[in-house]
Amino acid sequence: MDNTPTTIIMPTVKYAIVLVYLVISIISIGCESTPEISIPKLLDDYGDFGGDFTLTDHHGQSFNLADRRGDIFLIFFGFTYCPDACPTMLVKLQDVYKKLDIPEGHTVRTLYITVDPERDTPEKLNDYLSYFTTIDILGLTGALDEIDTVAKQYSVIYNKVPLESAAGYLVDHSTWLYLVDQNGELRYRFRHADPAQEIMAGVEQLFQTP
Ligand SMILES: [Cu+2]
Repeated sequence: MDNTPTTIIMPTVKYAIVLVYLVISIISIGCESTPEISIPKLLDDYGDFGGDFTLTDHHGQSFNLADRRGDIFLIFFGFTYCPDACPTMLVKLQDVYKKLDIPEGHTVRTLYITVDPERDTPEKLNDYLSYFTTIDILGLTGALDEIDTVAKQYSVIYNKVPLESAAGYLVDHSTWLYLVDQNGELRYRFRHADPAQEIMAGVEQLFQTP
């Protein structure tokens, strides 16, 4: 096999990649010094969206949102086999928790609700979330109809997509990040692409509430 063309092309490609990285790094350094963050305008009334629910957490304990008044919640729906949307959101949330200065007396907890309860048992969620220990996070699972009900409350859509591989299937899912206040009220929906600073700016507004 003659792989001469590859060896000739490769260094050029490598340089091109390095150059692209350098340009991106310079641009992002520039962005960091002058962040353009739009402060999220929290809504007082989301109508019928949101609300309380009871599911099972990744320790196998029952979790009831109504019992947690006083805590602030970030809620994300996903599944542990997710190749993209979930890991990127969780990495972003690591950044949020790293930078967020939570005043004493406040709790900001992330809820990661599986849309794949058949595979995401409490044990599986526990394993998966052990990679994200810097986030104050609870993985939640339940029976399929329980998950369906919560997903409907938050207008989350999800859909099984069969795969040819051993994984069997993926689950397409909505990627909103929900902000729920100390009274259990849904106050904002972040888009998946919203930067960590914007999520922080949303959460910080709720620190004004005693
Ligand atoms: Cu996902």
